[in-house]
Amino acid sequence: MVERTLTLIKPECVAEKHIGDVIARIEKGGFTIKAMKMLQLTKREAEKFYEVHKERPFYGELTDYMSSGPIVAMVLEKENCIADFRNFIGATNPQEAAEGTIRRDFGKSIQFNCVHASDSPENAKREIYFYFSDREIME
Ligand code: FUP
Repeated sequence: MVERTLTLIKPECVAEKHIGDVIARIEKGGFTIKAMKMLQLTKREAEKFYEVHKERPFYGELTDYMSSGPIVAMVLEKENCIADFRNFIGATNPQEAAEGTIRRDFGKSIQFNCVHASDSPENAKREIYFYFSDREIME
């Protein structure tokens, strides 16, 4: 089934000028970019986006970090996109991510892991509409 997922290029990856590298990997990996924008989250917006992690000990740090600088948000499309993209970027901790994955090559630590990816169809939908309106997503 053709699916869509939401990905974010996180602040450290933008600051290190890896936007182009990450986008090239995504396109060469067979994912089609259907929407894209650069923005900076407020702390409140980051808290809302990550509210599923509200009770986790890293919630404060994570939302400080995600609102600390510009990010790039994208909607990607492909067959089985949600699971395939998570495999494609590698494990949450870049040190455990497989060779050749985006997180392995551009991530620095579990927090500075360079990209976000939706983890289920329900979350993909919620996350896509957190950043984009229908008008901003290509057919
Ligand atoms: P993932 O779905 O791979 O992004 O990973 P998780 O849902 O487990 O974690 C959500 C975000 O919290 C990740 F981007 C990394 C961050 N995180 C921390 O900052 N510290 C931790 O100990 C675990 C996760």
